[in-house]
Amino acid sequence: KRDGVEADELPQRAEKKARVDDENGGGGGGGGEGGEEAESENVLCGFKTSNVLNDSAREKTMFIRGKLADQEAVVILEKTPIREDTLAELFSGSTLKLEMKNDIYSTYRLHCSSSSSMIKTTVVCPATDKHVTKYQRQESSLVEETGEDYQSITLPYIQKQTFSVQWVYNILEKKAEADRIVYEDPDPEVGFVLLPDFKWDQKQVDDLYLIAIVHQRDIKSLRDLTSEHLPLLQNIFQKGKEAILQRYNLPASKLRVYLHYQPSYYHLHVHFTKLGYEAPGCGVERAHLLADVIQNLQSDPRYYETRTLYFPLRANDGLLSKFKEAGRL
Ligand code: GTA
Repeated sequence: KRDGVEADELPQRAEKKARVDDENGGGGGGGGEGGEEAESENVLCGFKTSNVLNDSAREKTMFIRGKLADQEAVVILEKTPIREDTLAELFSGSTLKLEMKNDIYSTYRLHCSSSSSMIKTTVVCPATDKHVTKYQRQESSLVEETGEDYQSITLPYIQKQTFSVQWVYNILEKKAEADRIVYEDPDPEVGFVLLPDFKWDQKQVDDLYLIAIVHQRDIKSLRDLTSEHLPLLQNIFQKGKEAILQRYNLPASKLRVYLHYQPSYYHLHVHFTKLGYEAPGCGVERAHLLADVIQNLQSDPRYYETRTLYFPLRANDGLLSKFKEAGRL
């Protein structure tokens, strides 16, 4: 039991042991519309590795570029946390190999059964050059973007260069992930869909990660928000927190609720992660707490239209080149 939630109470859990999360059309609009999850077929048996884009021993992740049936693909492997409800199986159903023993201290290699050593696997196929760039290890630089910079540099760039949001429309239209929806407010103005982020395997609440995707389709990011959007933002904040309390027994005081600037996908969405879990992108240089966003808009209706915003860009990001060309870096 963790944070008051029985592991057994978590939805759609352990039975899908080797699940592959498919990005469904995230590939620059080239992918299909539907969202079938591959459940048992090993779609990766023919995967040919080209190179490792990034890896982290601490986070136990590896981002690999390769070919899947002659199509460019990115595969993300991530070792999953050890779950309390697997401990009995772990201790009784494993083999132990002694590595060293010294007084009261000893270390072993524990070879466990497949269900305990699951690797969460994400496949992006067909992957665009932009996906490869996104997942490649790169130095970042902090960019200072005024309201005018947004209009003259960022907006023209994102109008041409962003990732497809087909996967978002699939969710809103129930063509994909419909069975994963935790809560929906169908109102076209203030409504949204709340569902698990595909980075969360939903096996434990320690790394809880959900996203709220708004039904309105013309709000690209934080920059587009004005006081007109306050009812929408307040609705997401309130109902999102209530739905998470009801489903996962996690109170609002244990949540980090924020927006990314810049996001990868320019359709407004809000991240709900568990406080204490260092989700990728939750640092101060990228995450804007929804509570702050609401207050800022209450005190200045045009806050996000006019303020200078700061964010990191990777060395190989085309937007960084645009800022350099404009002499803004
Ligand atoms: N439910 O199809 C989807 C889907 N897609 C395509 C993206 N998301 C999806 N969720 C569902 N179904 O949190 C999620 C993303 C992200 C959010 C978009 O939507 O997981 P954003 O627009 O602000 O984009 O949010 P962001 O944060 O840059 O995207 P992302 O992918 O999270 O990348 C941030 C960093 O996280 C990456 O640079 C990488 O270092 C790391 N990362 C990405 N994916 C994984 C992964 N699968 N495992 C581990 N680390 C990862």
